[in-house]
Amino acid sequence: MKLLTVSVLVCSMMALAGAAALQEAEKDNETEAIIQEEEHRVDKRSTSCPSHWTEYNGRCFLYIPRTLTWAQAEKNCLSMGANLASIHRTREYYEIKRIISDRTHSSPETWIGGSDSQEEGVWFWSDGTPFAYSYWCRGEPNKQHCLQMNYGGNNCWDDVWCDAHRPSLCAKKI
Ligand SMILES: [Ca+2]
Repeated sequence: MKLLTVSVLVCSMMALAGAAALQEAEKDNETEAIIQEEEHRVDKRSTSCPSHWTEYNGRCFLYIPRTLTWAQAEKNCLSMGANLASIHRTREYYEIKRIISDRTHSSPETWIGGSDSQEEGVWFWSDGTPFAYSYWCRGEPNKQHCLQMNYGGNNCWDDVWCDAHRPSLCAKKI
């Protein structure tokens, strides 16, 4: 009788241990699946732009051919979670010019995100990044308030009245 009790006890303990181990294994599998899903999501976020956008150096760019005022162009970018593009170095400017010429097979004057409409001569990028680099054409800026690129023979920067209508370039972080 004693022996029977002991073996029943041992058996139930083994069964319990088995169930616990199974539960642990299932939990591990679930955790693994969640981790893989997270990694997949991170990968996706860090490597791709929406379709029709061009990736360069951690940002996605989209050329908008429809001509708009500077404010309408910024608003249009905002509606897609972007701003008019800011530019921070010469290499980046050349890449951005290439993105536009790939799309248009030309170098149209195009809005980017610089303006000094709050105070003459104090330039800001609409995405809040520091306005530390510029590529002004000779004689520019000359007291107008919104920044167009691809101006003149050198495809440099010019300030122009903000209610002019231009194509535009939106940018957003990946
Ligand atoms: Ca000007």
